[in-house]
Amino acid sequence: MDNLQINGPRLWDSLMETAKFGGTAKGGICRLTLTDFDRQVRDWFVAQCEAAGCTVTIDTLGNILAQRPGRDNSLPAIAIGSHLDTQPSGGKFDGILGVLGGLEVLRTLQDTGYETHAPITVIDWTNEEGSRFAPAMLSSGVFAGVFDADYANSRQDRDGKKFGDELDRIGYRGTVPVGSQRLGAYFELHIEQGPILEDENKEIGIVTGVQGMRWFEVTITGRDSHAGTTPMHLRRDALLGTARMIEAIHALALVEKPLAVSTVGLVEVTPNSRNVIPGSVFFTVDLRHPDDAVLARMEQQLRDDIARIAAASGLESTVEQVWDSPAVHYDAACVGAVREAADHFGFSHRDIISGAGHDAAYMARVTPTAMIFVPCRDGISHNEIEYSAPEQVAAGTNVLLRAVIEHDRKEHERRQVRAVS
Ligand code: HGY
Ligand code: MN
Ligand code: MN
Repeated sequence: MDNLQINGPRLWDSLMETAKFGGTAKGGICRLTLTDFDRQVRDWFVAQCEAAGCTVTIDTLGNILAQRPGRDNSLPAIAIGSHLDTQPSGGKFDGILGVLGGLEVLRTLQDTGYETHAPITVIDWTNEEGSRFAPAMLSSGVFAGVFDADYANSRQDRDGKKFGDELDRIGYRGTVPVGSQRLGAYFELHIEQGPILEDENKEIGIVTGVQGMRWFEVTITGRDSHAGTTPMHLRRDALLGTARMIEAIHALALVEKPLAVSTVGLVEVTPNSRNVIPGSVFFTVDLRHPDDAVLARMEQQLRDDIARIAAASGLESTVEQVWDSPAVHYDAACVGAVREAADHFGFSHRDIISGAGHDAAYMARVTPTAMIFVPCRDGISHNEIEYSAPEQVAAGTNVLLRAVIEHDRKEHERRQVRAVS
């Protein structure tokens, strides 16, 4: 069984079939976490895993864990995971490729009768994106002990709906305590979501870590007043102040170029009326850098710039940090398994640090972890035109399959050596 391979057309069919759950007219997906579309894709995934001979459990945060037994089920499972939720204007591959790639591994093991030593568990993590309920990677974070379950359940979306209530509403609050499963390793397949692999014509990214990232929520307060009767020098325009802050937030990343990035992605203006000078603005800030010390410097600059601009504009400001995910380095043995798998198939590859956050970033805190990237066209993601070709997603899934079974085989050999020594 040295040349086990996945069924590429079956994987592609599943990717295209599940794209209908929240599919958009432009060919993307809007499947926000804990919506009815999320429930529909979850129901589909559970049924497919059971059809592939797995036992499916749901934990108390709605994480779905589908386990295929191995020869020795007392061993901690080797996990494969990612997420089924998407951005509001998401694509067909972000997250779901990692979950369906895991399902394809399970199906291939079932088809061929290949028996691993340890059980294999494929996981769908609730609310990886953090778009509806901040922060991102919320449920893998609880599994890894970063957040507690009460904090997760209390998180509210911008309409005031609570994570816990929405989880109950779609019927996916399970009984297995989140984080109770011991895992022996964790592998995640994902599109790169950036341009590097495509620019360098590399088929596989050997992901060695994830950059640090911090999220902030900012409220700027001025004074609502009449657009026609308020002289320019008497205005306390929260949106004008915000515009100057957004410019400064962009500039602070350029100071730390080439690796720093900063983004203001969500802005809410109140009262948002064309003839009222805005008295209040809520906006979000996303800062990232591979070096935590630089990220801390960027945060300080952010706070200084907002305070300076608010004071100069007669505005009040509050800045709340809502997420801090430090830079992550993946496990050398697991990264080695990915590299060996890419070499086994003769795929061109390069080491890469992930610019995007992933559940694997938190899993690395509790079990040896690595990731596999495949290119996406023009490096575009978090966009309805996101695309990876059938041969690209098949290559990544073959590397996932090989890395998992080789890691399982080597761990078995290590246990045997330990047993006789
Ligand atoms: O924000 C991220 O990097 C991920 O897509 N949730
Ligand atoms: Mn993702
Ligand atoms: Mn994403």
